[in-house]
Amino acid sequence: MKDKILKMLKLSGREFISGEKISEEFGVTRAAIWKNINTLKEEGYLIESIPRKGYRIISSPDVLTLVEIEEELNTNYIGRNLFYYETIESTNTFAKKMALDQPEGTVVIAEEQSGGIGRMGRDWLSPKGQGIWMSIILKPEVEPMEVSKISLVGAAAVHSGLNKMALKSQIKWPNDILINGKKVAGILTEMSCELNQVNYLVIGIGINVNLEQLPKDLEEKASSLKIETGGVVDRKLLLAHILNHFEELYEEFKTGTIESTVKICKDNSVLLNEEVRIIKGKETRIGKALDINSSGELVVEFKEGIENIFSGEVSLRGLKGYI
Ligand code: BT5
Repeated sequence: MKDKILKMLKLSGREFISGEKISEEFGVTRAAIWKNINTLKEEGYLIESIPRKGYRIISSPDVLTLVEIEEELNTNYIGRNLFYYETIESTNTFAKKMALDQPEGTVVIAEEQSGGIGRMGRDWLSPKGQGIWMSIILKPEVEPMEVSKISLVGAAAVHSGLNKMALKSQIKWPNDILINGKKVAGILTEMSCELNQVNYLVIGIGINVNLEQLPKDLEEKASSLKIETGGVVDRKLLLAHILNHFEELYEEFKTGTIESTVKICKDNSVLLNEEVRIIKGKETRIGKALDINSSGELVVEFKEGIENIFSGEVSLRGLKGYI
């Protein structure tokens, strides 16, 4: 009921809506409306109420709920079923638990993660209300081998979402987004599969939006949109843009090609034509990144010859600083 009332108030914009109209629309008592309005106020909505005129919203809190992003969301299914939490351990872990029971495109989002995870069991810092920490549940009918391409789809969607907000970023294949050479977002794709069938996959996206400072051990290589641009970035709008781009690029992925994704990743790559260090387990090799091929693999020239690197379990470092 609370969300329905909120939606009605949002739709009416600056106009007042009378308690009578709300009670007729939803068949609830005035007392029930008053109770819901109070709950909304506790959640941070500033609502003006004037006797005989009714209610109107003056301002909304900075929260990443569906009602708050719906106006800008153009998707058919990505983000339409959205679970929002103040604090959870990890949106990826949570999404994996519910993946079999929820439709494709379900998004789990949290204002704060108490145990956010990065690739290969690393930690992911996710302070309250300052970032976008989310996971998208997907159920593509593809072979498990194809799944690593999804990280690129995610990276291209984040890049395009930032671009729509006039924020210029670069992509460090396969899963990092950088601004001014520092990491502002990372992607972690996890899946459950059989031999030749994917049950589900979960793509986790973490974006440092309005963090004012990063811990000492990260500040050399990581940053936030706010630090790099000097201003607060609208998280709701950015989230909606990213989900919109994600659906478009994911639809293409489902047709068997990732042409648009690869183009975005290539045009905005920090690695191409650079010397890179490729780390796989204990093995490190140095080569020159030449290209990203149509399957999303990094084409690298080693002393021994040219090889296509599959994103799977590799880490990559440039020879100059972090990138
Ligand atoms: C990643 O791992 O870049 C994937 C991050 C995915 C995070 C999202 S948030 C929503 C969803 N739920 C989760 O629990 N996770 C996903 P990787 O490339 O392994 O980078 C991890 C490394 O980056 C760490 O070892 C730190 O050095 C550094 N790091 C940790 N937190 C960071 C942050 N907030 N920003 C930038 N770097 C960070």
